Amino acid sequence: MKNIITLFILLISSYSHISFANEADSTTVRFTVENAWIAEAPPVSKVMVAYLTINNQSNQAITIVKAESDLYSSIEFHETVHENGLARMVRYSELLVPANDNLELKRGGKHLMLFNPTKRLKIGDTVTIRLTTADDTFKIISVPVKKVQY
Ligand SMILES: [Cu+2]
Repeated sequence: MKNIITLFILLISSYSHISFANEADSTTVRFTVENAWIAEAPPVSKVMVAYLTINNQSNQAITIVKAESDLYSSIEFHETVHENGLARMVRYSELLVPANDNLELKRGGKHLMLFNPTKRLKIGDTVTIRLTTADDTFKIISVPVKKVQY
């Protein structure tokens, strides 16, 4: 009986929160990520922004359909567009990375919009983000918080 209770507690604790830290990328993942960083934001900020370059090393386009982190309530795919001298953000449901090509998320363009940080994130902190593709592979990346260089 004692063993059963212990097992039960172990099961509960392993499902009680999402944590990607000990998870490995799925083996069939067809892309790599470089130059990933999160722009430091003021402590009161409810949103932060991440930039990265996704390299598709395969002969087929890759669609990123989801980005998640246990340090944010949600992550959206955005692009800053300029129209009539005004900047606004467009939201996408997915990101397309062409075959044998890169998708660059960079300042003034496409980015990950990170909502409601669950703790104060300072320069040097690292955020784990999980990217999931339409064919259900995923990659887990470590993204450092950095100071914005103007
Ligand atoms: Cu945005």
